[in-house]
Amino acid sequence: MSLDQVRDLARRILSHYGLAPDHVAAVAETIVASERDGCTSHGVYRLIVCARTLASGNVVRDAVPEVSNTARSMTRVDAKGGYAQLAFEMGLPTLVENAKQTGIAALAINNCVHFAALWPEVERLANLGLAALACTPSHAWVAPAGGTKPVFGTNPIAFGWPRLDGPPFVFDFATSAVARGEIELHHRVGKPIPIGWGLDTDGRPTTSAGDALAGAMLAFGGHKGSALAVMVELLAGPLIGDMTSAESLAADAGRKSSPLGGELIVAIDPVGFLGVSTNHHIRRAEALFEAITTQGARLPSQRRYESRKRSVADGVLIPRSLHQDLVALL
Ligand code: NDP
Ligand code: PYC
Repeated sequence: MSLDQVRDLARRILSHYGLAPDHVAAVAETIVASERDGCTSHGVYRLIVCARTLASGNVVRDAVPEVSNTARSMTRVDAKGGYAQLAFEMGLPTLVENAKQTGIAALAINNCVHFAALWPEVERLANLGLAALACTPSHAWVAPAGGTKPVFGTNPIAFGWPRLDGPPFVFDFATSAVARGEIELHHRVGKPIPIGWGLDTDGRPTTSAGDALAGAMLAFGGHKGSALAVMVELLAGPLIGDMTSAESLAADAGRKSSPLGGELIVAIDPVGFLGVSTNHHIRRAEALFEAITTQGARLPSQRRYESRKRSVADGVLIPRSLHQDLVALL
């Protein structure tokens, strides 16, 4: 499919489920961007999850997000029960202005429905010359290191850094061994998962995607990923007055909808942070990237940028069975 065809399909499905036009535009763009960049766990497959979530009544389809400045350099967007994407769009200008004025600023999105990859947000900020950090809890699907019962979400952390020439340095990953969406994609096609991604309901390591979805997912890097997942729970949960992943799952009440709650985004101006007006620091950062790439290692996002180029030129390949399931939503 061409990217225009993907966008058209996404918009038609979201509209069909009653989502208001401004939300349709914002949500469809992140889905198209993920499919375009080869991030298939958050590409068009997500339209199936959106349809289920919209049909469940868990999303306020015409929510009008409300932006307020809660303290110097601290902005809050109350998403009013709608998807996070439009709330981010509406909070972005104030976040950027605050970061450029004071060196560092934060944006808390509250009361939103969240299903998306976070890299589109930190990449936007890095393209505006800012370093950026974003994180959000999800549903309690992941067991703590040493345990077997789900406590925290897949809790992604994304980071962006502006480069002097070329696209920003960006990484974005779940603090679980892999995003839940990736296990769901394995489950769809009956493909086994590697040991280390999940436990079955008896707490035993499993290669069955279905058993891991029913049991518990595992954190990446043992106790390290587990601790980072707790950090995300705290920063994008209680700190901003919003839900933990356990609270989000309880609020979902078995509807299998996308997570509810908040997201924290921090933007830092690498030029203004120390009160000096020079991009000297950015220049020095380039040596770090060079030390990685000159030995043949790749930077996070390099694959994504290459996929983007290919998709813009040639379009994307969607598995036929997935395409059929998407068309059946209409
Ligand atoms: P991965 O484990 O695939 O990790 C992705 C990140 O690691 C990317 O930045 C990727 O860059 C980079 N990377 C992968 N391989 C390499 C390598 N060999 N060298 C250098 N960098 C590498 O992703 P996850 O499954 O953990 O997460 C996928 C998505 O799911 C994320 O976008 C995340 O935001 C989203 N998510 C959203 C949630 C939500 O609640 N909203 C919850 C959980 C996840 P590249 O892209 O270039 O390959
Ligand atoms: O893939 O883990 C995931 C996920 C959770 C919410 C959105 N994506």
